[in-house]
Amino acid sequence: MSLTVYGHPASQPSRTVFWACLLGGLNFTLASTAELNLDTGATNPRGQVPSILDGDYCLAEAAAIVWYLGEKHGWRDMYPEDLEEQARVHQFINMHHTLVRLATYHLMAPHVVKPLALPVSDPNPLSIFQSDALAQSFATDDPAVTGGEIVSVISGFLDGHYFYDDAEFLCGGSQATVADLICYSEIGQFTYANLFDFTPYPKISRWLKAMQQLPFHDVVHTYNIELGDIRTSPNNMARFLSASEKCIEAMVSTGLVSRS
Ligand SMILES: N[C@@H](CCC(=O)N[C@@H](CS)C(=O)NCC(=O)O)C(=O)O
Repeated sequence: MSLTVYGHPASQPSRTVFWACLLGGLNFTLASTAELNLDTGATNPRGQVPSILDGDYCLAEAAAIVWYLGEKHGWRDMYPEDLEEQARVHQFINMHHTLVRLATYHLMAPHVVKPLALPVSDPNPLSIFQSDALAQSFATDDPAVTGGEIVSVISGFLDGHYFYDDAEFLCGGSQATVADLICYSEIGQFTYANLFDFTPYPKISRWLKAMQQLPFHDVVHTYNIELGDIRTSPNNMARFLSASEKCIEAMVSTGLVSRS
């Protein structure tokens, strides 16, 4: 049965799905363009990426997709078997959408998307939370400062409460789970973008290094590595498209990904 992933290298939850599939050795077709065309066709009526088409089965939401693929293909690593550890992964995922996700809306998006000065289009009526957050962050005079304050709050919370028993990975894990992949897609991007210094957060700093050692890290984050410092050197469309395209090429070069 063929798997198609609708996603984009610039999309944090898409990167989670890409990374999980590569770690799981799963072949997939990437339905994406290097442009900002996030058309999900019939796979996600909410009009967001990521979504998947597995045979004729559609599914959206990164965490649900990774769980589904993991159960289907027997990925034991990404969802711990221990009940309490697994429940903490779910706790992270539920918390993520209204807290860690704000890191992108308030710090990354105003530096990536706002400088592109895209033509104004009608906001997706099913993305109310995202639209409200972006309206707020795009309106601030210095999003590096205001967004940075939000990322400080999130980092303090994660550093203080998510490395149970001083474990290397989130939720007490001795190896990376879906919680780590989801969290890294939001937090890891700031190092490359020169938008946040994690030095005051020793557990996050250690975790970032551990995550960077995982297989396919550089492939999936080619977009971030190529985009580079968008604080001192503002983003532009040519740079955005080039970084996106290079990331897709890197994924294709693994032999596991083909383009639609
Ligand atoms: N909760 C979703 C979030 C998906 C999401 O935020 N997707 C963004 C791209 S990163 C999107 O498609 N935005 C376009 C829109 O909402 O219209 C998940 O975890 O998969």
